[in-house]
Amino acid sequence: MNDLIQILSVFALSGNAVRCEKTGEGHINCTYLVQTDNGTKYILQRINTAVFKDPVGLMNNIAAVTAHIANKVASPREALHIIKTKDGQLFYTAMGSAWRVFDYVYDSICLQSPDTAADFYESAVGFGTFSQQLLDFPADSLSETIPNFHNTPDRYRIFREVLARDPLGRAAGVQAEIEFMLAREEQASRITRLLENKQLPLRVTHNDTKLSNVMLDASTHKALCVIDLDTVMPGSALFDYGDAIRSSAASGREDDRDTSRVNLRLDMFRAFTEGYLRACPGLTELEKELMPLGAFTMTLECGLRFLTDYIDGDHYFAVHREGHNLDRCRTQMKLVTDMEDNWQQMCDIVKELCK
Ligand code: GN1
Ligand code: MG
Repeated sequence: MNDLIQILSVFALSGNAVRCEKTGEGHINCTYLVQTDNGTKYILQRINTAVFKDPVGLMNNIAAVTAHIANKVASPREALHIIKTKDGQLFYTAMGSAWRVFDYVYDSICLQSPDTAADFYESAVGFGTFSQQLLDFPADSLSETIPNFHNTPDRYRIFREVLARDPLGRAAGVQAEIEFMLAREEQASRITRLLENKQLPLRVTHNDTKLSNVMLDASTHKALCVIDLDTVMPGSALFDYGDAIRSSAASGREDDRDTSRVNLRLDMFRAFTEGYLRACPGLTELEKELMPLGAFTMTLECGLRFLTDYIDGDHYFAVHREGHNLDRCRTQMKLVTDMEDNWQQMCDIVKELCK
């Protein structure tokens, strides 16, 4: 606590920090809610520099993107705002980590799972608006904060590398999971190929579009802004759309041990698709047509990443119990299977909403 207060004293806050409490549920960074002696609130975050190896590039990305958005919105609550250090830096290095501060978005909430289709529709509006606001931002000027983040063929390359090393001898116990992933490699690599040959446009993408990364107004539940901009990079709109379906259109938890509880909710699929299409009318015909493939690809890729980390000895995702990454992998497999079983319905919903 005292160390954190010390770190906070470096930033240009209104008042002096007096309280700092852990908040949020991310697997990667640590987030704290800060209060100063005049009652102002802020968000302090420790950037995980093992994952984000270039905090300078990362913070420059966030500064450029949030400034671009701030120029387009009516209220400051609709754009995230970085609080610089007293000497004008975007972050501060201490205790072996990079630290940054954001304005707190007052009277806002973020949801962990969609209680209603209306809330999920609004979160789609949040992410769709983000894409739309950044259509005229030069995507290729951004740093790749995690190179090849949603390059699915490259995720397969890493998977094979880890499988060959099999440092803890875990591969033998997960043969069914390994086969599941390998059987779908070609289909899961299509979006990356289409980006590479420019059939899909390169856009500014958020790349981590879980529901809890959209701030909603606490009373109206209307979308305000999106947060967690560390993975903002050049990419495909299908990454953003697909990862939202993966993370929030499913029943059950991402780490549910009982995968019978994990199913694709077609009502939620419809709600998100509708909101995203409304808020981001600039999508191409091919992007719209491939929305179900976006959902499939992001889900399979995430499952592959969990399985890779499990076999590798759980170095990347924070784990809280034995086999945690394997449980997560299995929920993603169940969801992929469910998408395969409901493929025609997914395509029909997209077609209907595009009319
Ligand atoms: C990680 O830390 P968090 O929960 O925002 C991961 C995402 C995964 C997600 C799965 C930088 O996100 O890609 O989809 O876990 N973020 C990074 O829960 O790897
Ligand atoms: Mg994240």
